[in-house]
Amino acid sequence: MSEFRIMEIKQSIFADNDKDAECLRQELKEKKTFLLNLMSSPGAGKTTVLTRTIEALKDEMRIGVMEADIDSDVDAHTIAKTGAKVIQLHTGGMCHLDADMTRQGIKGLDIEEMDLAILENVGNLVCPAEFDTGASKNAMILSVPEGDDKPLKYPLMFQVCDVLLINKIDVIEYFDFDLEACKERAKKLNPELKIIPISAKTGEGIEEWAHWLRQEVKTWKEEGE
Ligand SMILES: Nc1nc2c(ncn2[C@@H]2O[C@H](COP(=O)(O)OP(=O)(O)O)[C@@H](O)[C@H]2O)c(=O)[nH]1
Ligand SMILES: [Mg+2]
Repeated sequence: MSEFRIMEIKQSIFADNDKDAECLRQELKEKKTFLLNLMSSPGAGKTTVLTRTIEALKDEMRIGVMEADIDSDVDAHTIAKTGAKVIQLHTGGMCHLDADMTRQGIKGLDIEEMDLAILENVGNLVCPAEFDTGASKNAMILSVPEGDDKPLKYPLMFQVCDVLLINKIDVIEYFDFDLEACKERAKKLNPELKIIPISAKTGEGIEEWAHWLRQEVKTWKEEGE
């Protein structure tokens, strides 16, 4: 028997996505499950950061992961090794998840048993930003090799996120990446944005990130009382 389920999910073209997302968010609050939507371009480090995040928090909360991908199950295998419950969602070619697709995933994950559910969205800086998944909070990863100009090129992604993780900070000396300029560009788009430089490779910044997430999960549960 396989170590995780694979579900084929279809986009619901008729649903009013924003309304559906708001309903899902409310349901999750009542169930006291925090849903994090994690977005980035392919290769920025979502799966590696998730592995680190699970290591940091698994002794204090029950964590489930939904790995969304067009067709593969590579990332679900990686996450399954951490011991966290994981399901693989296949979007059948779609470059993002909407609220109805997320709801289908949540049903497969047995959300009642989770304090923290994490959705690794499809790798893309454009489409996922346009669809509210119903998540409690949105996080994005920008990695150093992608360049400090990405807030200028993909503003919506930076606007819809609550937290920006600037990953692969361990290799910054090899790239012309101006950390301060990047932060300034992101803050101009979204003054509330929390920005944490991290390295999923060395562990730098992971405790600050885990602390942010821990506080958000706690607040979410209190609001659901
Ligand atoms: N140097 C360095 N490499 C990293 C870091 N985080 C991830 N990687 C590497 O970047 C590649 C893509 O990472 P992955 O987590 O699969 O990215 P995803 O496609 O966004 O899920 C892998 O080879 C990782 O080992 C980091 O902080 N520093
Ligand atoms: Mg991945």
